[in-house]
Amino acid sequence: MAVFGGRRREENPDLPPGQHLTDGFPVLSAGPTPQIETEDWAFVIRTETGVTHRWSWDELLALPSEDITVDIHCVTSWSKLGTGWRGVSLDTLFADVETSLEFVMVHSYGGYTTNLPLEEILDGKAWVAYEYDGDALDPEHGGPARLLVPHLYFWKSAKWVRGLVMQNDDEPGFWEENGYNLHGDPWREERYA
Ligand SMILES: Nc1nc2c(c(=O)[nH]1)N[C@H]1C(S)=C(S)[C@@H](COP(=O)(O)O)O[C@H]1N2
Ligand SMILES: [Mo]
Repeated sequence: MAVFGGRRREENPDLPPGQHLTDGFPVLSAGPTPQIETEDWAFVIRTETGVTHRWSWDELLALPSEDITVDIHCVTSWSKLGTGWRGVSLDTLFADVETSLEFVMVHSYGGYTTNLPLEEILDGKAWVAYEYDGDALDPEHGGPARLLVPHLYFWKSAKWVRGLVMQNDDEPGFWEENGYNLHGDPWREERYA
């Protein structure tokens, strides 16, 4: 029987335009996986006043954490629904940070960077995640800890995250300098510049 309207596309309403589902968990890294011992690990937020807020690994684990179940969307077109993470909300990390700047540059061990408006990582929209599916985050997926910003394309979720620097402007990070969109909303297909 002919099906009018052409091929049946995946009609899952949780799937942004141009995306398909994957059951696996692909690894996408622009370089080698850095090996970071947790005793050498730290996360910092630096503001325009020169103040640096710093958390050691033990200090991060001592903060209130959340279980997060979210869909993730890679710009190369795979999406994975219902992924489970544990981590610390950026709201918690920013609780004592005073800044009047509206942008952040995210920095990773290994040199990767990505830019974000501050409002895209506050109000329950982003985490520093250190567990995936109930286990310590695998190094190839960003362990010891990665940023998790699931409402934007997954390149914004910097693996091996080491800190955030407050910025005057929305300057491009690594992939943004190489043609990716500055913002990266999968529902608006903000893939490339
Ligand atoms: N530090 C770092 N973070 C990164 C990347 C990277 O190359 N280096 N790749 C990004 C891209 S393009 C994607 S799609 C996701 C992939 O995460 P995964 O390997 O856990 O699937 O990580 C993002 N974060
Ligand atoms: Mo990606």
